[in-house]
Amino acid sequence: MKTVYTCFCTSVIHEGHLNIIREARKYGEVTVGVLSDEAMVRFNRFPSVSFEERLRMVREIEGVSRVVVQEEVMYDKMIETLRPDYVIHGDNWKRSPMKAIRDNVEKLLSVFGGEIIDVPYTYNEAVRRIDLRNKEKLAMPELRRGRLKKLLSLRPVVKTLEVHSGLTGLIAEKTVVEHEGEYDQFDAMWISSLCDSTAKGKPDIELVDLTSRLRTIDDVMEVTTKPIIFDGDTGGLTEHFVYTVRSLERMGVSAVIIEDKVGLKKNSLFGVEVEQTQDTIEHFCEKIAAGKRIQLTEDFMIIARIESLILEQGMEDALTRARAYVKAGADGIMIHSRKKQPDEIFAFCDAFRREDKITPIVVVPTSFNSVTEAELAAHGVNIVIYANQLTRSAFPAMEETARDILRYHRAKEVDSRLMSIKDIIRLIEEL
Ligand code: SPV
Ligand code: MG
Repeated sequence: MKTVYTCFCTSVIHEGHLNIIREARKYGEVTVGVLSDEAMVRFNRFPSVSFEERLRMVREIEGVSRVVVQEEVMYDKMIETLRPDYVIHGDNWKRSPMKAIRDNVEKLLSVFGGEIIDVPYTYNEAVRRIDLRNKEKLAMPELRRGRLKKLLSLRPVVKTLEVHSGLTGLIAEKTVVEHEGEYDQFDAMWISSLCDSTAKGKPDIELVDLTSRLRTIDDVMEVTTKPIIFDGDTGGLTEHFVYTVRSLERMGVSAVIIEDKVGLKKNSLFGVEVEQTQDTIEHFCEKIAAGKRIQLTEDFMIIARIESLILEQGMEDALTRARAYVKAGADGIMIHSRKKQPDEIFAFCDAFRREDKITPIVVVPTSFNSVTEAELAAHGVNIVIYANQLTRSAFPAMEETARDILRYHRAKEVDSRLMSIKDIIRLIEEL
């Protein structure tokens, strides 16, 4: 009997999946691969049910002879091991970015004469509703909040993109690329004080009040499912910070990062060009501990941001603070630098990791932007935040468009570089 292989990367089984199995049965004995959690995340499909549950669901489908685990998005290992006569899939994989998977499968099968079967993709109102419902579940505060901690165990580096609106949130949510046979997407979102303030035309000096910052989070949350890391600036007064922690936790935010500065906070990238005062270790530790005491779930993280390198206080000061902040209860350390090269970040991470193998390290490679995620991970970094690139790319594009409309007294000249209205509409799904 001939053999047929298909891979399921889903948290719900619907008509479309059953149709694939029915079709597959016509060709031979059916083996289904269930994509591992790690690969699901990489493929931008964070599972809404456990891996065991996903295995069980597939085992129960009539007509499935065997269920195996597929550890990677690409089928190489599965096809080399199983050597199926056929690989069957919905024909939606003929389009980018999934086309790369299909091309790869085609190449792998050609080695021994296997064939691809493309089944017309089932897309009807019922299937759309099931997919949407499943996605919406991921957005619920209880499910979203704990996802950052889960990602820290599933991903070598949690890639985080700055967002400050529903639209930028959608970009972080939906952008998936295939590059050199690997899939990639962003894991989490950063609500930057700099970009949230900039979007409102205000300076980054803790001027935009908490109500407004929470409103930004809500806009993002309404249309996304990925976990959120909030830039809490200095956290303000300890007596106020505890309320911030409560609000963020209740909303389903996964982490707040607070920096060890007091007084009029200025953006760190100014460094010592402006007057900025670092908090005392004792006082900042009290703030961290107060936040930890008030939080209600195990999921929420308070990450302490060390400004010693920014304020040129030296590596020893940074490390002393890191030790103290972890002891006070910090769930992670963010170390910041405005040097062009990553050397001082590497030095900090190496020294910190010699003493502490567990506490997550967060970095924001804005100035030292030549460093790769893999290099940072090799020095023990767990979360990389791209803190302002979306804002900085949008602003010049908008300014150029405004200039050209003024220059030509019409919009024709700018049109070719604009996203089509159709694409904008497609980006935004209706319930
Ligand atoms: C932000 O994005 O607001 C930050 C990171 O705090 S930085 O601008 O690099 O200080
Ligand atoms: Mg900030």
